[in-house]
Amino acid sequence: MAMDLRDWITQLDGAKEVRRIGAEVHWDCELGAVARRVLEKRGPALLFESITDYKDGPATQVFTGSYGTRKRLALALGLPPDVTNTGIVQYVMKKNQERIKPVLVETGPVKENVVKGDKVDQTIFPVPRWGHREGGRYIHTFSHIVTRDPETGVMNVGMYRGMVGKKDTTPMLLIKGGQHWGQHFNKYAERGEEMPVACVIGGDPILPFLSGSPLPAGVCEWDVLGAYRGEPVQLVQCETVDLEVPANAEIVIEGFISDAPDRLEMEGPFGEFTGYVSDLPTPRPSMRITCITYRNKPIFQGTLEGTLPGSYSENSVMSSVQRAAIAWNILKNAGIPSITDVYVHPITNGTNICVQIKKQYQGQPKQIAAALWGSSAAQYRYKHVFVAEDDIDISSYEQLDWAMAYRMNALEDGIVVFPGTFGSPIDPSTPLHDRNIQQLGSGLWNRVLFDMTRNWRFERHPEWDNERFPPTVRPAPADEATVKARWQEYGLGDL
Ligand SMILES: Cc1cc2nc3c(=O)[nH]c(=O)nc-3n(C[C@H](O)[C@H](O)[C@H](O)COP(=O)(O)O)c2cc1C
Ligand SMILES: [Mn+2]
Repeated sequence: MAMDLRDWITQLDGAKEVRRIGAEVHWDCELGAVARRVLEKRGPALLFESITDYKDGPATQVFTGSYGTRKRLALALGLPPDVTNTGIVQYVMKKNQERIKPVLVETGPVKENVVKGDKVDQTIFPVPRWGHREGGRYIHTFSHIVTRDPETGVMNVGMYRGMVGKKDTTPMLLIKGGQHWGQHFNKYAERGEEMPVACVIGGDPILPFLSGSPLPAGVCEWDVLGAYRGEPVQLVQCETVDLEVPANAEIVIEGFISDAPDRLEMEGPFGEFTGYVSDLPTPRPSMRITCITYRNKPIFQGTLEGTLPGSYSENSVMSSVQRAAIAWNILKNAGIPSITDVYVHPITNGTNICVQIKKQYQGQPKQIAAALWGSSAAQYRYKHVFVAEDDIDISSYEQLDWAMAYRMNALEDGIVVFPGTFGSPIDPSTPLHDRNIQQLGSGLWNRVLFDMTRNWRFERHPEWDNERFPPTVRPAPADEATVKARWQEYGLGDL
């Protein structure tokens, strides 16, 4: 069933998962600080209804934080709130591979207001400056950026950041190598053309989950959103660019982006997903806005980026599921047997990943690491791969730590370092000279496998029940059964 942002807020209301804030809040840092504190408390989604300088005017509200917990992500996907990791990850693996094509409709609510030419002014929206160290007001933190491959005609929808420049310009972080709009950009550049862009703000609640994660190149995210919904997404034609956008979006900003020297504009710093503020102000390709369309009383949607211990960003909650699902599909397509779970803890955004296996052969953990590191989805993720056996709950740091303490031996296949592979240019643990993307094309990462499975080079011993590792201190099952049966008798029934 189709859903827009307003339906999602109604649904969250019903589940007591959204709070409306009527007190006046300033867009300059105060709103971001409120959002941070609510993330720290694992609190609800927030709808700010009274924002300084925006109490009247066409746009008065800011919505954020609806993916702050995995429970709300499950709600958005139509899954039970207590769905297991395997349950949600396998659902996403399946849906990511299905397609239903969108349909083009005549018009929709997003066309209620159409502003072109000199009248264009993106500061009519209450765009926050999310953090005090940020270089400006980030209008695109949770926006869906639509571009079209000029060769195949296929659209891509990705989440990429953009900062308010002038009233009609937006410098954006456009990474030309890995990101799909970057690949499109290179093709337009070869033709000497600027790239048409449409930035969609607010819409189907499942859309951020798809635009913010790497589906394979050439796959149109509209087709995948249709599959998640079980019906075609309704799109409308843009006014000034040859692109199509959801009819039920809150706001669409259309224009053209170029990296011609006279089009570069300063962008940054920005609070990155790593939890660090990175990037000095840098000249970036800028989008010139040709048209803005929006619903009556549009709700501006954005997100506070950056995960810290104790507060997980929306990005990291989404990534904890998508990056695990994408990894599991990679391992499956590589033909690796008996993977039983893949888990990403939100704190690492997928920089670390845990794979659970029923071990089939000694070299299997290395095969897993090699398959992940060889995939393009590893650009920003999978720096550290942990592999454990299926008696270890990989979502439990305690259990992983036990396996690491007593199953892993660094020089007996336990730790493998794969130095200097392609990787993230925004990881502050990488020296700056290894993050020079002008010179190197991407960041360089020293990737590490932690093999926490029991070593098959060890001999089996008859006195160890013919296993390679000694038995644990657990009582015999028969003794455990006796104790359970006599528990009350011991006077221990209250424990
Ligand atoms: C909240 C959020 C912000 C993001 N910001 C950026 C960004 O500024 N630049 C970027 O290249 N990727 C960013 N990403 C990651 C991309 O959205 C992700 O890599 C996605 O796969 C891009 O779509 P694509 O695979 O179609 O290129 C962000 C993701 C999220 C969830
Ligand atoms: Mn894509």
